[in-house]
Amino acid sequence: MKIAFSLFAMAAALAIGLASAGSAHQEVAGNLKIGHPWIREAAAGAPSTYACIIEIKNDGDEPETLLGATVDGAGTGVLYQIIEKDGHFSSKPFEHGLLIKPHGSIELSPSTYQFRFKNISKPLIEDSMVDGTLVFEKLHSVPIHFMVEPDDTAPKEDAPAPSGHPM
Ligand SMILES: [Cu+2]
Repeated sequence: MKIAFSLFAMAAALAIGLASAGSAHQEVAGNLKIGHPWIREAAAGAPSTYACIIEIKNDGDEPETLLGATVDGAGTGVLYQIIEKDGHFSSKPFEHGLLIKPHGSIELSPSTYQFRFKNISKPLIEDSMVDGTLVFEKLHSVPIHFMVEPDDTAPKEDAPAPSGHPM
């Protein structure tokens, strides 16, 4: 059993390796098609990084809600919404999750929604695949793979307003 399992794991790893060479991967969970989840490369101990997903498509007749994400070596990600107002960007936790309507889809791009990770204990190396999960309201925790990518498309946010001591 053990040997069979490792062979299967190896074949799966190979398939993922081939799929990730220059093309987006897709993962399927229930009625959801999850297109190219990725996470920004980061060194171990880096203060933060973020993960996004090109698209999640809901082929089912029931709504689903994306609530959270985890990445091996980066812990639990918190979903943030990026807000643009008069050309200035800020962000806030998006606690209720992202609704995916029946036969609808959502996109998480660095300028709209990000899963933010603050406990990076292992290096996230460009072009590698890391294990993780997406957490949904109905499907609960779904194992997926994130591709590690460089990215500099996240909007620069204004520094938080200083508290106290106006000068
Ligand atoms: Cu991919």
